[in-house]
Amino acid sequence: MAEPVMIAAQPAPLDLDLARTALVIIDMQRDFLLPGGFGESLGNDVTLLQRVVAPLTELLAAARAAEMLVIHTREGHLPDLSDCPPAKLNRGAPSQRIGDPGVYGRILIRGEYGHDIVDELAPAAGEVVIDKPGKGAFYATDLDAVLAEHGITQLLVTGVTTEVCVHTTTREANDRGFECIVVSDCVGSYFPEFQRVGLEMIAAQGGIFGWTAPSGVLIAALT
Ligand code: TIU
Repeated sequence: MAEPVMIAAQPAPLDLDLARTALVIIDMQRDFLLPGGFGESLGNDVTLLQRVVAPLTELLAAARAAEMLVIHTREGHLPDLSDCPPAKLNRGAPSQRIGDPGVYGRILIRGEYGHDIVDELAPAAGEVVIDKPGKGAFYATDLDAVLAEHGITQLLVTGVTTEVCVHTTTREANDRGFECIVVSDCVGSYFPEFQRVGLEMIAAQGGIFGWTAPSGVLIAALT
């Protein structure tokens, strides 16, 4: 078994046990990243998320080369919307809500083109894909069981958006006892201020939710 590698992270260095670490890629879906999807229907500038794709593609390649467990998540709902609470469904502009027709199919509905992951980060055969109805990746999914089955104790958390699904998932993971490194250039927000503060909130108070580190540090550790 390889020795843990020390990662230069905020708020402090962290020993990473690569054999017990998973790369978690949250909701890098067309509906959030491309014009015409759910993200834009909420009034957001989706181009702000696209800068995540290039560094995350490199980190994913390094994780695959290191044979690290890779987990992709997708936020979305069943075609009959039975798993979407009215409180979520009724949010946003009428005619641009979850389940309504969008440029890439019905917005945030499983099986639709827009619901799937962008081409650059498409899951490889054997990688885990978690479909989730909520913002957090643990709620109403088998993620906890998948991580336990693989003996995972540490997570590299990436994806979109920083203050919504990345934060919710990191907080849930932290409460479940996982050590999370949120990869600072591999998470993205529609709001530059939320990106900055969202990352600061992870590492504040001695790492109240986890650690942050840029992808370069992690890629170096993986290769
Ligand atoms: N709106 C927003 O910032 N995010 C979401 O609705 N979902 C995720 O973050 N994936």
